Amino acid sequence: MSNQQKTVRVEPATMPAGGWGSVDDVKNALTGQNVVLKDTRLLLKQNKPDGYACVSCAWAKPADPHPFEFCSSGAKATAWETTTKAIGPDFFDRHTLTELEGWSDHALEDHGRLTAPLRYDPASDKYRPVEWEVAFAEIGAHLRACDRKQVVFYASGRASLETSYMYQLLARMYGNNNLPDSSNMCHESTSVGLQKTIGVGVGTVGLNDFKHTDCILFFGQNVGVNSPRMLHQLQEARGRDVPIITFNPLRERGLVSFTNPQSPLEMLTGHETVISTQYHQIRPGGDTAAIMGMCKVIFALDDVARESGAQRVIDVAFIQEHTHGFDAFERAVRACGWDAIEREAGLPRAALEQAAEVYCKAGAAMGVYGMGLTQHRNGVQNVTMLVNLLLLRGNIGKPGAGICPVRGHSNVQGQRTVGITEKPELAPLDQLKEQYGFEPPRDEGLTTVDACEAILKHELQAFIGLGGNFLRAVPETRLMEAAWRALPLTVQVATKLNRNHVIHGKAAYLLPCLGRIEIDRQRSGAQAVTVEDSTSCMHGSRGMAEPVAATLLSEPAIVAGIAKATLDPNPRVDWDAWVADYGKVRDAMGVTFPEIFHDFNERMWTPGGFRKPLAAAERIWKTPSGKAEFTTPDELPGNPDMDGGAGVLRLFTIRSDGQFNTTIYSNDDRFRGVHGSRMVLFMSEADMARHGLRQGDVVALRTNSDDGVERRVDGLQIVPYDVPPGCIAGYYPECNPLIPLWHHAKESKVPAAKSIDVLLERAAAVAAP
Ligand SMILES: Nc1nc2c(c(=O)[nH]1)N[C@H]1C(S)=C(S)[C@@H](COP(=O)(O)OP(=O)(O)OC[C@H]3O[C@@H](n4cnc5c(=O)[nH]c(N)nc54)[C@H](O)[C@@H]3O)O[C@H]1N2
Ligand SMILES: Nc1nc2c(c(=O)[nH]1)N[C@H]1C(S)=C(S)[C@@H](COP(=O)(O)OP(=O)(O)OC[C@H]3O[C@@H](n4cnc5c(=O)[nH]c(N)nc54)[C@H](O)[C@@H]3O)O[C@H]1N2
Ligand SMILES: [Mo]
Repeated sequence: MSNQQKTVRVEPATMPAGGWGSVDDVKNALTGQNVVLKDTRLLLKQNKPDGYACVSCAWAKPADPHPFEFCSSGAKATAWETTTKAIGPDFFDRHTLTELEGWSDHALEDHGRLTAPLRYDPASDKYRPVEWEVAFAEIGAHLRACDRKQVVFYASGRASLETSYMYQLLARMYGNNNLPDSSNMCHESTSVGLQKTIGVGVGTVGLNDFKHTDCILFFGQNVGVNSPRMLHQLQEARGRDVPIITFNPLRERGLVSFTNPQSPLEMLTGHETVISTQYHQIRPGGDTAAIMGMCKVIFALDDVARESGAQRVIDVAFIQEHTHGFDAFERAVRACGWDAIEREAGLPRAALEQAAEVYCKAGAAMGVYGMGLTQHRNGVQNVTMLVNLLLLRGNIGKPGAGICPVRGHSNVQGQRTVGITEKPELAPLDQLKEQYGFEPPRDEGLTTVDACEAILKHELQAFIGLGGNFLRAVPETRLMEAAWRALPLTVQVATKLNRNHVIHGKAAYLLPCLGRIEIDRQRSGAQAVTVEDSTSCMHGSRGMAEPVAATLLSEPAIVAGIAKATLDPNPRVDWDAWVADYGKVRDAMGVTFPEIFHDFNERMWTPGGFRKPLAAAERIWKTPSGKAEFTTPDELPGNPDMDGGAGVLRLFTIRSDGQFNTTIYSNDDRFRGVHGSRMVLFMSEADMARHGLRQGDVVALRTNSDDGVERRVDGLQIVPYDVPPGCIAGYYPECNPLIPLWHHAKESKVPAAKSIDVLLERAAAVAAP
């Protein structure tokens, strides 16, 4: 049960993504969660126009779905949510919270779904059942007594558009814009970087673009695990011989090859599609430098073309008509030396020439990326550099081209669309004022990092969490856990028990909700909800499984319950009517955001979803200059606030296929061939030799900083892996205690979880198994 050390088994990771391994994996997930056969039929409705939107990733849901439009990750998420295992109040009779703190993340969630509303009882150190109405009344009374600027309304990216719209309204009517969400730890670098350069905070690529693209640049996203359904688009592109150029420090199986589990022929013949045609093992944080190098090559090729009178390599007409800031950018690229580029990127010039040459031959190219770009000190700059690279050849706003941030949580992008944001300028405050007759707060709200700082300074009076596992997902675990216990009030709306529930504030409530896959019955009948995918398409989603317990409330009902108990009555907001019929929430959204959500109740079932208007995809640039912006990078170094030094290793944190964020399905990582433990460190053979280490040796990591805070993680077993020397990888969230809170992206405040300078210590003795 505890986090103590287990022996790790390492096997050669030769299996392609997909393939028989993923079939076995689905079977194990279903049986492990006691999901009965009738429920496995549910999977046929996953991501279908008449079904439910998967609760795993946010990848696009096609209008013409595959018969099984789910992947092993999605099937696991479904099994994990529709499990028949449940935690009744009697569970807490048997366990104090102090005892539960010793349990592993896996053990906590593996006990199944929460079923009863609970209140912390300090006398017994246990959660005790409480009536829903009593819980709401007490939370409301507490919130009314707080300083309204010192309460945070956090959202993890899963809640529906309807719930999210109601939640942001609750926060603003309460009196603040303190609406940090998981995006603040994730694609906030995208939201900031793309808004600044192309005038929309989201990607421009749609599913159809994959059919027309001539080249895919793939930066720091682990498609085989984190968005496996996208492998279908990549496989189709590879079928047309489209090159895929990958930049990733670690050789990820899913980026190397893929066997389609939905093709009987491929399964029988074992046919594998090679996904990446070039694989560049970049140094973590080195993407700005690598793209700089590619831009240098492009200018050099363009010089040759211009001199010889051949067709230009850069898209001169596009640059003139559509962009701003080109001259300064060109000067910076030409002035940048190859030595610095090679050092920071950890790649030879020849590799970047090879990548740029292929890119320059492509008529239409797209840039796909994930956390490998965003979770760095220079996370925003990494994103804007990728935009520069695309703009040079006019690769935004034409078929087959564009920028494609791959979002994480299944509705994280949609939450922003309907107003969950701490940035007042991104919320339709004037419209909310007119629609609901109140004065919305205009001051900047707290981001996730700001909220953590406030908690550390004991300046926060209450934390409301709409899903998620905030305390486990944020950096600076040791200090944060200590400060968290001093919070006067914590309220968590959740499906499963996690660490952030067992570590709680002085007054604490745990409110169990329906999951999206469950049937949501309200006064007007069974309800549907909506979500927005990674390509800005909106989809309806109908719950189909019987709820795990009759005592659960839906998320809209819980938000409404807290709102009614906290806010003064407002005749223009009928929370009960909204809960009775979510169609009325969608009508209200249509009034607040008419361009996006007009006639939403009819349009929500459009096969493949309907797309929100995306100016940049039409080459309309909603930036101050009215053009797409070239941005000149401030600096090349990937980790400028940590300055390296002798013996320092650069750690990046990664996910396995046995997890969804802090939800740990199992201790196995099928793709990387690691079984039995997540307390491992992936290290190159060269570094192992240098440190005199063998596979299975146990080490500790200590963060290399001199700010007086001790940050360490013990008991990590060495696993040899194909990563560049000088770099090591470890799992998130196990390595989060090593990340200083101040180590975050400059403009977006996304914690820099992909480059942490650490020192390695050998363990004195091997811990007991
Ligand atoms: N099954 C499953 N699916 C998920 C999730 C999950 O945990 N499990 N999480 C969801 C969420 S919220 C999100 S945000 C997404 C996350 O999905 P991804 O964006 O894929 O995130 P990670 O797995 O953290 O890491 C991405 C990749 O970046 C590489 N990388 C690390 N540092 C660098 C760098 O400096 N440069 C480059 N170029 N690459 C680098 C890593 O080796 C890794 O392959 O997935 C979503 N989907
Ligand atoms: N070191 C490091 N840290 C990271 C990252 C990293 O790559 N490295 N990634 C970051 C990223 S990209 C993200 S998005 C964050 C994730 O941060 P969060 O979104 O806060 O965390 P999750 O692990 O997704 O939250 C899981 C919990 O959500 C609850 N839950 C699940 N489904 C539902 C539901 O339908 N409704 C409600 N109300 N609750 C539900 C369950 O109780 C479950 O325990 O972590 C960030 N932290
Ligand atoms: Mo994320």
